[in-house]
Amino acid sequence: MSVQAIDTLVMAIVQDEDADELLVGLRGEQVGATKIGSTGGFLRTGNSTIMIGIPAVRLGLVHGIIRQHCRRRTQLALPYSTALEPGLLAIPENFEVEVGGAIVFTRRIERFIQL
Ligand code: 2BA
Repeated sequence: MSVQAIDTLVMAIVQDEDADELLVGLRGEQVGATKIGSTGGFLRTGNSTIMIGIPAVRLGLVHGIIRQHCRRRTQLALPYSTALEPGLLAIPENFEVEVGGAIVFTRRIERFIQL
């Protein structure tokens, strides 16, 4: 782990297929990360949220690693079930959407401590 203070949190929402390779890539550069299982609000399918704490100077490196490991893919969107979600309009046909490479949120953090 870097000796510089961790002052930045990157949260990257990635496809499950890319998550493990991304973790390997981050570990290869001694970047600490945590994978959290998540669900997309639109497709309602599983994706992975990777939490990454870094010193701000490593932001460019982390973006590069994310770019390297996260691909854009076409995914089939299934119509919502009105039985499961009363009040929602059903979408009559399956249709395709492009997903990824990654949705990345970055914010400064006040404090990082390990107790
Ligand atoms: P989902 O919400 O399941 O969205 C999957 C893909 O569906 C999106 O890919 C986008 O291409 C498409 N999509 C989303 N909302 C749409 C809409 N209203 N109409 C038409 N197509 C729509 P990405 O943009 O690559 O997003 C991948 C995942 O990242 C999302 O999965 C969601 O979990 C997360 N995400 C995207 N934008 C976000 C945001 N502003 N805040 C929080 N999470 C976000």
